[in-house]
Amino acid sequence: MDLAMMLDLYRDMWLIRAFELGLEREFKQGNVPGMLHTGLGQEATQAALAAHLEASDCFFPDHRCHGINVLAQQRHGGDGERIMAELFGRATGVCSGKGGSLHSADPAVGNFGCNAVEGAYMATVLGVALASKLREEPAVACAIIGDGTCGRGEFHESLNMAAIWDLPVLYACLNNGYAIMTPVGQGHASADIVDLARGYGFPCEQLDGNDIEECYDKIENAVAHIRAGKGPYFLEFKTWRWQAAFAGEFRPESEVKYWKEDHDPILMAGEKLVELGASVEELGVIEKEAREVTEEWISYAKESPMPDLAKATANVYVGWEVAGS
Ligand SMILES: Cc1ncc(C[n+]2csc(CCOP(=O)(O)OP(=O)(O)O)c2C)c(N)n1
Ligand SMILES: [Mg+2]
Repeated sequence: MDLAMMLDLYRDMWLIRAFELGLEREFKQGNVPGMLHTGLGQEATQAALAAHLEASDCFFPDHRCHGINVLAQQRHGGDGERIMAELFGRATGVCSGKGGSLHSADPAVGNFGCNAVEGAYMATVLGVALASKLREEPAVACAIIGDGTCGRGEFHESLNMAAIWDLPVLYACLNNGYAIMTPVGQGHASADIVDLARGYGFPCEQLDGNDIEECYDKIENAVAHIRAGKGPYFLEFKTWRWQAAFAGEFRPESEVKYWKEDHDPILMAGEKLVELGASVEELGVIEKEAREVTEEWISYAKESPMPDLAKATANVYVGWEVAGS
């Protein structure tokens, strides 16, 4: 990978990290309603996926995908700040503040929406993929799933149907080692999710989800396969989430240290960039700019109006009105 492309991906990863750090701070201060699942530590996978998905493709983000939602906006003519506003529940958000983190969508940029029911979109993605196939469009339908979600029935139904109908689906499994606090090897017959997928007969690969170059190259190859009409593809990204669980940090100190210090996707990319000829100062500017943009977006969100109560049920329930509005 050349220096310019690597720098672009580094910039994208920093935008995700700064966004999530800023959001986490605001959440702790009580400014962000609802639940918060951050994608901290998983930036490489999200940046690499965003780099290969067009607005005419579709993706179903998992619950840690604020980052890919922001990048999809930026790449396809939308506004990243509207993702922040959505998370703050403001009228200027991509779903007018009604979607928040777990229910927001923006099909105009390919974002077909997160779902609070883990894995529900493993079924929905088949419909979108079938539509593309019938229309003979070279579009990719991508489902982003956590390891825990792979224990759901829809996981197997989806892979089976995608296989027998040769559907253009990219399955992107972010195996971060745990579902809440359950280690992947305790919740599944194999700690390598790719083993569960292999029986369906289409290409399946496991990769280092924190190595941006590997993520970029493997996704490029998978997407080319799908666009060529060769059917589904499964990628398992081995990664790790910074966010612990409700009870706090439960993972061994050595494990936390390994993933945060020795195998952090941004630090790893930074080292490669220096080898390719980038300066440490240049990398510092990228981080600074990402943090500044994040603060601008947070201010925008905070200054945006709350949704109008009279419109509370518009686009939510057909034909319902708020009593007294
Ligand atoms: C069908 C369903 N069951 C349970 C939950 C509650 N829940 C939310 S996140 C989560 C763990 C998901 O684990 P994983 O897919 O590995 O994602 P991670 O949080 O590790 O990124 C669970 C069980 C849910 N949202 N939907
Ligand atoms: Mg997990």
